[in-house]
Amino acid sequence: MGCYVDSEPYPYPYNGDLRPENTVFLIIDMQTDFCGKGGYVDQMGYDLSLTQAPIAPIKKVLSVLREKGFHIMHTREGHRPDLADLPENKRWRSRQIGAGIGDPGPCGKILVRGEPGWEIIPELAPLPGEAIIDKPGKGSFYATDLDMLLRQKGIQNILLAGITTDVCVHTTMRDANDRGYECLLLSDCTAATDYNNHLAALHMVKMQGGVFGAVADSETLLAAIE
Ligand code: C5J
Repeated sequence: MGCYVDSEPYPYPYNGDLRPENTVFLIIDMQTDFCGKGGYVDQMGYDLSLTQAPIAPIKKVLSVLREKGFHIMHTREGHRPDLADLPENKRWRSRQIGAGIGDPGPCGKILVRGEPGWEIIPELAPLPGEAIIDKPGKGSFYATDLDMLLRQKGIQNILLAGITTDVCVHTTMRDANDRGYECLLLSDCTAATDYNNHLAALHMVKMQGGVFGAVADSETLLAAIE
């Protein structure tokens, strides 16, 4: 029989094996730098209401999944205080748009570990025991131990949330899919700095029978597991 989410373009997961023991809720980069006043995205001049929209739905899913005993993991994009892990071209490009990574801003040095802007927003603060993955890049697997943690815990399914849909969330989903994880992207628990890019990123997942996995909104997920 199994447990399936009424997702697109196929009922998730493909094999109906959706349990707290083999599933992680992975919340990507819900940091002040990406959705708070004075952070990186704000400094670039993008509309913060877009990247703030997923906060409430993520909070609701987080509370249910915590209660049901699902694995919970969080990521943070950021660089070492001495910027030794910041590629020169990444820094150069961010300066072109007036939000130089490593440069001082209203929330401290932009995207630097330990600075106020780099912290996960208080509404979605990790609880003790929930792994936090610090990553220097867009994907959550590159230069991190995420894959090792997932395999050690026997995780097969990844429920993806966070920001931004078209950058860190997509890069992570694509990489997870290549590694054999079964991925579900929660459409209202993610957002981009451009609404059309958000829609396009959701659409891309659904091509080719679910080329990177499946897409559902949070209410549809909760209906399936409750
Ligand atoms: C970006 C991210 N957009 N978390 N980072 O630079 O998606």
